[in-house]
Amino acid sequence: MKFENINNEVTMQTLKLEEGDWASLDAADAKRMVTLFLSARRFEESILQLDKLKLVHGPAHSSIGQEGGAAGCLAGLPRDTMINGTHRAHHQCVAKMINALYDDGFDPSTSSRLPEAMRTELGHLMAEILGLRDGWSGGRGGSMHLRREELGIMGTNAIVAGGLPIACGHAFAEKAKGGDAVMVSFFGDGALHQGATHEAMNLAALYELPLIFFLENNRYAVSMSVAQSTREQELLTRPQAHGIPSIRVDGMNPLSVWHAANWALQQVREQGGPVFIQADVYRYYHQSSAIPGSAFGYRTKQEEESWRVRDPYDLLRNKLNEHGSLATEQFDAIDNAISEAVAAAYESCIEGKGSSSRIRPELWPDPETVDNGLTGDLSEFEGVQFTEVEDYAKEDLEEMTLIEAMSRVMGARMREDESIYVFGEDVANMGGGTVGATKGLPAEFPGRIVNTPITENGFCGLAAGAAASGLKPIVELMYSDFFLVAGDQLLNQAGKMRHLFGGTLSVPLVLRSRIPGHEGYGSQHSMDPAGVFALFPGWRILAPSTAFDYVGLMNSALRCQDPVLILEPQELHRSKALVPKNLDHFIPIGQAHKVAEGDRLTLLTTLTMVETCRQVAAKLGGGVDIVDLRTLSLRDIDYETIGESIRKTGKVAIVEQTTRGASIGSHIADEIQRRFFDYLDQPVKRVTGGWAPPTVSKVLEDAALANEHDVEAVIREMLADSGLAA
Ligand SMILES: Cc1ncc(C[n+]2csc(CCOP(=O)(O)OP(=O)(O)O)c2C)c(N)n1
Repeated sequence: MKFENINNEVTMQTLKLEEGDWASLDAADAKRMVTLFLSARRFEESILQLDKLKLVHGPAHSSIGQEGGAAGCLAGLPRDTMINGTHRAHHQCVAKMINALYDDGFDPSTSSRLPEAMRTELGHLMAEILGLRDGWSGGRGGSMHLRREELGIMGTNAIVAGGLPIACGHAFAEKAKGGDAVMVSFFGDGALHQGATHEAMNLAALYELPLIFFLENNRYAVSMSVAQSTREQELLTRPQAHGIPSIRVDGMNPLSVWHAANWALQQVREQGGPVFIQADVYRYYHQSSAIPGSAFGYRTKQEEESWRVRDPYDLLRNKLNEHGSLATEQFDAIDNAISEAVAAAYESCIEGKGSSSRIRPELWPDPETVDNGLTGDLSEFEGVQFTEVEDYAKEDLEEMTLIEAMSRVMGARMREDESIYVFGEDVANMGGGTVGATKGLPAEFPGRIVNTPITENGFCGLAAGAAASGLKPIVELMYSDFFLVAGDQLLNQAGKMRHLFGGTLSVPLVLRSRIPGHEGYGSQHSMDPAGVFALFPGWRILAPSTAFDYVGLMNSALRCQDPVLILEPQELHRSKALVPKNLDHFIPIGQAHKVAEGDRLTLLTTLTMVETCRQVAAKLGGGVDIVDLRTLSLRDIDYETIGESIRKTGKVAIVEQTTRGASIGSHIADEIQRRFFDYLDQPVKRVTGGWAPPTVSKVLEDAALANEHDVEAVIREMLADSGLAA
């Protein structure tokens, strides 16, 4: 026996600048780089000043000390480059903004005033960080959530590593649309250990995305050093493990990073696929304060000093002068123009001086707007005709199963709309995924039915980013409970992005989620996710109970500009219904459907329980008003139809198959008693499963989910409570 080493051939390199490289930088590039760096530095100093005056509400993570990395990188990349980042992103956003607005002929060393567009954007960025009306997102995002798509700033993220899967989505969309812009995702050394980072690296490499992973290694995550966070301190082993070539560079030297960015761009363009840059930098202050980290004891003053002497300011000022690309007077002239613009931005937000400084009161957003833009206004449905099965002639209908309806409606829409992509585990294999929901689609739409590795958080984030960048992704979650693995990307990101970024984007993502029901998949596969998604008002939740409903609701989901969860009960896969042959009909979001008329009592129900209610009611002599809710997002529940029924019957039960904890019935009951109290003869009743998740054992699974006996019992109880016989 012998052991042989396994070598990984993926390159990991260090970029070492040589003295001659300074001379090869031309004056125009030098001015651009200096302008980006100084803008970031002066802007950050101004924010620090505001922070000291306690005028920044919440944290402002200072980047002072580490601006050279982002400035060097972005100065070396095309103006249409897209970026995102994390909580510490002011410097990246300023550098990106200045680069995007920096015309080729612009000479900052001879103009004492920065161009108006730069001045305006600096003011609006400052306003955003202060939470003000004129900010990029109307003050909704603040320091950690910065977005200005027009400048290539796609949205920074307060969840450490949360932006990396989303960056994959922006890059995926760019590639899908045939564009040649690259995406840069900035993150810190702490983020390197997150699963989302690894999922994103794997996805970017697998799909060969035009994405630069840019690690700003400032050596600390709050107070945790790299050594305290990982045994393998060669950080470039991470991209190497995912097949991504990487380079380490001195981030205190913007010219080194400029060269690294040139290398990265060339790699992305010529080799295809992502690259990774590690820039070694240092933040001079603690996490989000104006106090040095040494004051908290996790590093020494000597260490801080050893980095401060390498500050990019002196380095650039001296070296560029020495090598003749930018005289110190020119450097200082640029600095003056930038300082004046930053001071003007400051003045535009603040009145008073010193300790009496305050935010100009007229700049605060109107508190009345707090709930605006949680979702879109559904204006995309203007002119759309909504139909029910009764509206069709018999010859225009055909019978199909729900599972057949799924692949057929997706196929019909994909034929018309090239921006629709389907993502999910196994979706492009076996002719149509694990249950046949994508049957026939992989062959017809090669490249648009995209197999994903088992990285729910990663591919849901990718889909969210792709949706924000103009694609219409449909994500298949193999089993409903897997949404919990993707909780951050679905609930914290996709569901909040529109509101958080002040309505500057839509996330038209469709999430298909299979609920296994009585299939023996047990506690960790079987939850109905509606109850959790309902807590996040950015999501629309659609609940089809027939193949007709599925097609109509899927068509609406694909037209809708909001993220939509569409529930797919596996028990209904084989159920048949009449569906229009052209598969073109729409069902309105926010409208319930009366499936049986009666005046004895009202059942509000959904999914598999619609048919159960119908059968039980018929068995007990009918007279039951049965309402299929169809839309379950709490702000969309159709209280008009519900109220109409309650006014007639005076008795209502909400019937769901799911477990007690996952039920949305309590929310609906609460709303009913406040809206229709005077019309109720008795308390609102609820049918749900038990508290336990459905366990694998068949009898325990049956006991965990509500069934026809529960429906019968509640009907009898309601009638008895009102002194009526069943
Ligand atoms: C998922 C998540 N966990 C924890 C935090 C709290 N937090 C904010 S910044 C930070 C440190 C991040 O370190 P690093 O990624 O190295 O970036 P740096 O702050 O150094 O720029 C932590 C723990 C968070 N925002 N998100």
